[in-house]
Amino acid sequence: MERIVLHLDIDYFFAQVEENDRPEYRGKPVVVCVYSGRSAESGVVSTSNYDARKYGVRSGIPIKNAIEKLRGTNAVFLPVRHERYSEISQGVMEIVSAHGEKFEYASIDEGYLEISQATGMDYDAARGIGERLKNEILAKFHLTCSVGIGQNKLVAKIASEIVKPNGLTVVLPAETEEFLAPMGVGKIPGIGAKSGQYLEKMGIRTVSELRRADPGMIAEAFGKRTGGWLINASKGIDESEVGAEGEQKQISRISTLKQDTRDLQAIMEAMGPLISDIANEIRERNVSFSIAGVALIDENLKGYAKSRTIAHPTQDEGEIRKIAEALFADIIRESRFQFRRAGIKVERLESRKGQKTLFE
Ligand code: TTP
Ligand code: MG
Ligand code: MG
Repeated sequence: MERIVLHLDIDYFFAQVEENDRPEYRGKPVVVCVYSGRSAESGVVSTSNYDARKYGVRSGIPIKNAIEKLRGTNAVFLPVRHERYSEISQGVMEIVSAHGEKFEYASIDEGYLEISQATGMDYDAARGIGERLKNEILAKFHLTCSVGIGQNKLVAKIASEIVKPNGLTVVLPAETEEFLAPMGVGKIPGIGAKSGQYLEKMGIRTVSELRRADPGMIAEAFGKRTGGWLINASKGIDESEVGAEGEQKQISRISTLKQDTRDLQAIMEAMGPLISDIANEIRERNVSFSIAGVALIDENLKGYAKSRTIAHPTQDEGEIRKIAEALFADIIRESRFQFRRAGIKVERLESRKGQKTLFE
């Protein structure tokens, strides 16, 4: 089945938001930081604007190094403001999702949009949608972003990264193999540093080398499934559907308590293994969640449920525990009965394939 898929990624997202909210920062190196709190300068860089990137400041480096690199400049260092970025992310993704049939929220600043029907499979029409999206996002949120369009999610994502910032890249099906051939294998989303090194040891650096590699050898090194996926990716083949990763939209576990109780600690103790179990599944499926919730059933079999949305999607088991404890406490306070069953769930799952953030 032929498809057209668009991928959009906002340029230097957190830093661009900061520039918009404080125009006096524009033209200066802007460094958005996750301060660990241990000392005034400890922590890592979340992202930086392009003025700062010229000095080698990028996501993931220690704040101390960034200060060093930017010494003598008029750089600004700011703490992350997740709620603000989340709010803007939602607004942007609403615009994106309105332009196609299927939408997948892939990370705080990225989304996939299937536009096969919206374009009638015409790539000029697809380019038009890309331009309209960019214009609308610029007009409404003063943000530039980079858009890639191709025959599937894989090609669209790579295309959106190739011209940044403010890019729009359309890769026609007939050009796909040629487009990918010279790239380093690391450009394929999902091939991390480790697999990259592994491939390099096998003498495979570029996508075209991967394409020509012996499939049996790749399968031996990576397993049949991953190996097959790798070889397909090198040919620009990717069957994954837009939105499909989130198909199972929640992970939940519930169990009967040893005895009816209103004791928060007893309930939390019983939830320990369930929370670990959920966290394992989260890691296995490589998804993050942005809603965590609890359910209680009382001695009269009446059910209670509460959930909370968090600003930034996470995989953090501690976050589930913290939210669960607060929500159980709320429900206990609001009811006068003993509880018989208790459960935990996480929702709004999103794929983390090829995504690495500091918030893991
Ligand atoms: P990215 O889209 O990877 O980066 P970016 O938007 O800052 O820059 P680019 O122009 O290259 O797209 O990530 C989106 C946001 O996620 C980013 O603004 C900050 C956050 N982030 C981290 O906090 N840590 C990280 O290591 C990365 C990569 C991103
Ligand atoms: Mg981005
Ligand atoms: Mg991104």
